[in-house]
Amino acid sequence: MMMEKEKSFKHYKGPAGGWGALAAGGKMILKEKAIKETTQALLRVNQPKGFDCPGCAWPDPQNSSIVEFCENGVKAVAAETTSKRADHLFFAKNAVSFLRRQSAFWLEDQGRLTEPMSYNPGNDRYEPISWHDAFQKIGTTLKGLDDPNQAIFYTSGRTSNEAAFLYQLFGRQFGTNNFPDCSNMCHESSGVALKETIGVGKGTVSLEDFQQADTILIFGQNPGTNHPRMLSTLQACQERGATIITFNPLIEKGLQRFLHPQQILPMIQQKSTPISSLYFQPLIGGDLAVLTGVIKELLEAESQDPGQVLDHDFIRDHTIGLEELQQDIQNTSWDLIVAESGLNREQIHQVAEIYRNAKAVIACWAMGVTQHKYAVPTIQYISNLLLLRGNVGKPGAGVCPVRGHSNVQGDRTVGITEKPTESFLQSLEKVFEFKAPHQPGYNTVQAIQAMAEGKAKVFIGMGGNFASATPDTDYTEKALASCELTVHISTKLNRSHLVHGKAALILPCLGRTETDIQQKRPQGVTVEDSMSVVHLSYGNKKPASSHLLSEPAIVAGIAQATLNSSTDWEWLIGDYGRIREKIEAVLPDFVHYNERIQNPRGFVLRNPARYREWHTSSKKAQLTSFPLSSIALPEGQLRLMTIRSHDQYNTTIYGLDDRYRGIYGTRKVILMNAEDMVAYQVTQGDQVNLTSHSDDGKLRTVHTFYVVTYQIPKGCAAAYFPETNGLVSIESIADKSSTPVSKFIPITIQKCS
Ligand SMILES: Nc1nc2c(c(=O)[nH]1)N[C@H]1C(S)=C(S)[C@@H](COP(=O)(O)OP(=O)(O)OC[C@H]3O[C@@H](n4cnc5c(=O)[nH]c(N)nc54)[C@H](O)[C@@H]3O)O[C@H]1N2
Ligand SMILES: Nc1nc2c(c(=O)[nH]1)N[C@H]1C(S)=C(S)[C@@H](COP(=O)(O)OP(=O)(O)OC[C@H]3O[C@@H](n4cnc5c(=O)[nH]c(N)nc54)[C@H](O)[C@@H]3O)O[C@H]1N2
Ligand SMILES: [Mo]
Repeated sequence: MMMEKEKSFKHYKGPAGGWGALAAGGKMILKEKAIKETTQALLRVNQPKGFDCPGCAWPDPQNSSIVEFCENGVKAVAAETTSKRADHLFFAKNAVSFLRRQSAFWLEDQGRLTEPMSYNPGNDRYEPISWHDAFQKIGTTLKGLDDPNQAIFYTSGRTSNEAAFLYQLFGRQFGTNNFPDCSNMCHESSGVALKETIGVGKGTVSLEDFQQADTILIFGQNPGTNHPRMLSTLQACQERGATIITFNPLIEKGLQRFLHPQQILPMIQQKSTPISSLYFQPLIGGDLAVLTGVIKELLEAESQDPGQVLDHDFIRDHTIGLEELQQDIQNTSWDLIVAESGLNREQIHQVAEIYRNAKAVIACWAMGVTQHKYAVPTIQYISNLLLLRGNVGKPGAGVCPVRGHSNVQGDRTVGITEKPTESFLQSLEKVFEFKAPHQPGYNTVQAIQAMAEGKAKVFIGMGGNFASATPDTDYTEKALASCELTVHISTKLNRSHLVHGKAALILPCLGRTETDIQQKRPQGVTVEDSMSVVHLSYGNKKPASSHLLSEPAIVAGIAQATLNSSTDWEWLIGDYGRIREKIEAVLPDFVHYNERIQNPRGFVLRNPARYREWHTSSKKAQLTSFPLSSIALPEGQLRLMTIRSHDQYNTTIYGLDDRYRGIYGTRKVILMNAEDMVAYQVTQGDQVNLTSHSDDGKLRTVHTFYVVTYQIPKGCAAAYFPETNGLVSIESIADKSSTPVSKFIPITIQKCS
């Protein structure tokens, strides 16, 4: 067990990055006891012929030969190149019931998985199994199902295009569209919203656009921790005089000041750059009201100064829906806007003035926007705001949903979705000569419900940690445990392996940093970043164990044991270029795929909206209206958002500190406003239980969280994910996108006696 570290809560005074970032990266490399492996690996991260950082999806700068990585990229690489191993001896020693009682930090700290393991209920232990037998077990169980829709194929976003494409091909040949993925919990709301408004569910900007924007709006994002390389981009914008406006209920260090840890002179001189020009703290869930307010200001200014505020030519030629939007905004009172946003009229006016005078505007956002009940309309209002002044499809302007996992966008592009389009299915059927299922499959929340209700019996996870990443932890864990078979294709031990089905397999795979040899030749895989750049990634490290298989090889093994298909799986995985040829045959956007990835920095998938081609039902960009309503909670309840600390990668916990927020030695904290603490009669360091109040009437409680005073609006609070996932009702989902509402959990707190 980990020794309890001293807990402390103090104010962090420095900038983001700086010497603290270097020190933290170094500490993590030491903890993983793999100094040589990690440092060698780091020299090849995000480099041509190197591997794509398994951290976030922020793009790599083009034309750069500098080694570009960040503190949290170092942590992600060190976690994978660790010298620690969770091998068969480890599993022989530790019963699953014992492992289940250990923390996520402890499980992660056991190191890399080394060989296929199968659960033996007789002694409650995972035991070695050969790859052949593991594949047979999966094949036999899948073939024994009454209906292919009883199987669920989950994907997390680290999986390469090649592996993801084979995985969806296998699932669809087997007969189901049950492809829930981490995107369902992540940027699904962005995809749904943007498809309706601009016709593509992806960002429209490139890194070059950041060099040309004069105003950048950032909603609900903490790049200092989650996309640290974005800070270098923002730093450059700031230095050439762009205005950066941040909307975040919390004051996040990385959005205030930044010191680039790879710039030697500024490091020596301790010269940091401010990031945000203006920092506004709306209420949690207040962004739709903020956007409604800014648009109302613009429309009012336009009526006073006709023809001077909106881009009428663009609106006339490229959009529909202005009248409804105007009507809608007119009917919304300033009192409601101010009360719901948490900002005052003057602040909203200030934003509108800057926006109306800006020539090229980019809007960025992440989970602070997408994981809300009204996430889709909020994103559509971001899109409205931009469209009203023609800020989509011109240099320096556009939408920038900042993706999470390093290939979450690519996985979707190559077919990981529970709702494939007809044209994709038809193309797949033609190229592979089979009949694919056409009815939609389960998304993440529906998959959990299907398992809980006994409608789904086999769960296969291509990466990720389904049990911990999803909402309603007790319900979800029971759902997984009720399966006939659970299979996890993973690099590290996690909770999902321990809340297993009646039969269970852990299949260990190669990570992004490792050499992948097929038919004696090293293979590269491809990934797509947040700005639609597709590029090659070559691992260069010796695999953590000689028993590991690549993700594509594992899919092929399962497919061969399950299907009687005409697809030659063995041939496909013999050279990943062949898989890419098939992707190209199915998806014409990948034309000359193998050729174009030879370009050291890859190629960009064309985004029609960037060229003002609108693939919407009306063939125009859609201005949408959504009447603002009150989301105020009953007196005494707080809005809880569940966020990431600086020492975690989603459910992977690297350490117990959150440096920029001044929290050390524990993750069980709730950040509260000082006035709410007085009302609740608690002081910093007190321990409290948190109880959520959801529409299903069920009370859910998590225990013993330390109260920490924080700069957060009254009525709002924050705690870490995944410790608080048990508070989110399975039924609490965003309208239209079904994303679990992880950023707006109504809670009360009770002081522990
Ligand atoms: N090191 C590291 N990097 C990561 C990850 C990681 O866990 N660790 N995860 C990856 C993944 S999968 C993802 S999706 C991204 C996540 O990247 P982020 O979206 O930055 O992650 P969160 O920690 O969820 O942060 C949400 C931010 O939104 C703010 N926020 C919460 N509610 C609201 C709201 O209602 N309005 C506004 N305006 N702001 C709000 C919070 O204060 C916080 O700053 O990062 C990716 N990169
Ligand atoms: N309350 C709350 N819940 C949330 C969120 C939130 O903000 N709040 N955020 C949501 C978001 S944005 C996301 S994306 C999801 C994340 O959900 P997931 O993607 O399911 O979770 P991760 O924690 O990223 O998965 C970690 C596991 O992936 C495996 N892994 C790592 N690298 C590889 C690899 O290369 N190959 C394979 N096969 N396996 C690998 C390791 O075994 C590791 O334990 O969580 C969501 N859940
Ligand atoms: Mo994510």
